[in-house]
Amino acid sequence: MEFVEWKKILIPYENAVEELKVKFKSIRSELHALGEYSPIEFVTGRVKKTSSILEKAKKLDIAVEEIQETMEDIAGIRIMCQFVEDIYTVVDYIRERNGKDMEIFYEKDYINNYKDSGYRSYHVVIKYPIQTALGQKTILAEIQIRTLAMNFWAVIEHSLKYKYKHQIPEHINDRLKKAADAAHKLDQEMSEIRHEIRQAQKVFEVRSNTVSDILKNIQLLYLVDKSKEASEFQERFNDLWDKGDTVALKKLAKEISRCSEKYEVYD
Ligand code: 0O2
Ligand code: 0O2
Repeated sequence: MEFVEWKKILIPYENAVEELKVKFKSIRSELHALGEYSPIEFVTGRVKKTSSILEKAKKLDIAVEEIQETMEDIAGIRIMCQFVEDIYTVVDYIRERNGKDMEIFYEKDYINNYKDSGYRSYHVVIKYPIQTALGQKTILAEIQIRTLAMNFWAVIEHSLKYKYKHQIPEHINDRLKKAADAAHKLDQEMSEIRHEIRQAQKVFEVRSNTVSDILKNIQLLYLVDKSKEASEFQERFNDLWDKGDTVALKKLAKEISRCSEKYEVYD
């Protein structure tokens, strides 16, 4: 085997991993600065060790001179999300950047098509241009996007595979598959909780906007000397408020709004 200067070859890969980590971490910090929810929980990245590169090349029968064009995960970025839905938001971010600072080579959905092992993640392989001292070079990089639960499982399974040199005893394999199903269930439960919380937040928002509208219009009626109408509405509002009847509150809001229009009350 001819001598290959891996240390030199891997420099652009190391730079690419650093750049990509900064880019995805900054999406998170930007959203947080705006007070918004971030679909990205945390980001890691690594350049594959030379020994792992050579082992994989041997396993897949890749000639040394073809490694860089064919091995897609020499540069690897991993993005962890809280919820499965967030994974697709992150994939959309990447798709939006297609043709700008990166080019999507292909995508693999191991969430809907999970592996026999139980592995679940969304993979996007990109072509990424990197500036080197000798000019521009385009490298391949693999972005793995997964939930915290998927990551928990994959990290442990990976370390067991390593320990058993890929010969995991059958009974452990079975238990790992069961653990993958449990992680999947956990993700589903979490998604449902998220959905319900969102619904509850929406109902709360509608209710509080309705209440604000009613109170604003009552105040305006007082201002234009329609205190009789205003106090009637106030009484009806107090009653519905005590009962917690949102539907009736919405009706009342419409009625007050029509009344305000009649008296040409505008804020
Ligand atoms: P192998 O031989 O296939 O297991 P350090 O800071 O020095 O402790 P570093 O550079 O942060 O270590 O590496 P890290 O992040 O601990 O990566 C070591 C292993 O974590 C990798 O093994 C991967 O299993 C995993 N890993 C972490 N981030 C990523 C990523 O973004 N993509 C992929 N594919 N794996 C990741 P190796 O390096 O593949 O070696
Ligand atoms: P490392 O050590 O993480 O770098 P295939 O031919 O389908 O087996 P291929 O074509 O190399 O695999 O790519 P694939 O399937 O998209 O997987 C690439 C990476 O996804 C792997 O890199 C792992 O990081 C991760 N992965 C895929 N399947 C599993 C799995 O069953 N368990 C775990 N824990 N991770 C998985 P490497 O080079 O295999 O490993």
